[in-house]
Amino acid sequence: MLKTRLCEMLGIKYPILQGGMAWVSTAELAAAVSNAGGLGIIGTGQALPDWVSRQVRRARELTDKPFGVNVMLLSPHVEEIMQIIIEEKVAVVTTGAGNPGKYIPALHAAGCRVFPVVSSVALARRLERAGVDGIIAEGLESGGHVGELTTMALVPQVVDAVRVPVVAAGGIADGRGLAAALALGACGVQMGTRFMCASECTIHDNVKQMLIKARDRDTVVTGRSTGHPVRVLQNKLSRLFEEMESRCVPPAELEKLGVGRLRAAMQDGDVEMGSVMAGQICAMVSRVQPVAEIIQEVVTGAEQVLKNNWTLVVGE
Ligand code: TUI
Repeated sequence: MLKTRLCEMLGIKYPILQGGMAWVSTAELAAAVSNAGGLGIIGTGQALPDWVSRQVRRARELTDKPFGVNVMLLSPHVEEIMQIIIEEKVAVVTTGAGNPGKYIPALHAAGCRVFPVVSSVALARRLERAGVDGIIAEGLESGGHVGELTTMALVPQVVDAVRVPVVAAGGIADGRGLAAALALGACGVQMGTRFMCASECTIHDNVKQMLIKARDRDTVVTGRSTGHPVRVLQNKLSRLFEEMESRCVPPAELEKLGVGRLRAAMQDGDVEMGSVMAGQICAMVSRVQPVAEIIQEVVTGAEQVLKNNWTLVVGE
């Protein structure tokens, strides 16, 4: 049975976190992942504080297991959302797109574990000094906001730089990915894209079908010129973005074009002019299946790889 120090720290059965994806990981998906032995995480993105409160309460109704909330630090509602997390004593807080340092003391006082997502060694070091409980090291294979390093290059460097548990993210969708992450020194993984096609995931079916059809080179990174590079599945919107960026359209205008696009894709199913954020492993997602089945496949797959690899070590 696969167990790491992450499982003990977070009170979970398997070292698998579900990425906190805005407009994608609602209380339904998060609770299903926690019920299946992983750590489900509600994605809050730019959502209103009231919505976050209701989601946390809904997740509590759906599971008695620990779950987390992801805070996107560029949201205008960060302060109020942190307050809700503290009042509700949410077990785990993950953060994205920024430095959560100033919120750590208050989160710890409420008993929350803090696991920021980072894309560099420097930020991992700084956050360890600020007292975080663990680090999620996310490579550029992931969907959404991305950094500059691959998971393969980033994870071992972060592992060497900090003592707290490191979770690998970006480009992981099956047991081989989990086994590889453990080989790099991580003590768990975070998966996002694979869970988008979970039966319990409430996104529009158009997005699930687009993911199922996607091939290896179907994602692109747009928005580098705005300072917020984002990996998405290629569509009419991403091509328009690329065309505008090639004309050096001012970042403010590009940002304006992006407003409301994630919701349009995930909720309304606009897969042409919506922002279909997804990772490079999209082609490995081939069907809609229940969360419990996804987690069992990943865990047994990793166990098999780890057991078989012993046989590669021969002689002295
Ligand atoms: O946050 C994510 N993925 C996201 S956030 C998002 S919503 C969004 N919408 C428009 C523009 C930007 C974001 C969609 N997907 N992943 C975690 C992540 N965080 N990856 C990289 C980072 C990161 C990047 C820079 C964390 C910290 C950082 O620097 C902060 C600092 O102050 O040094």
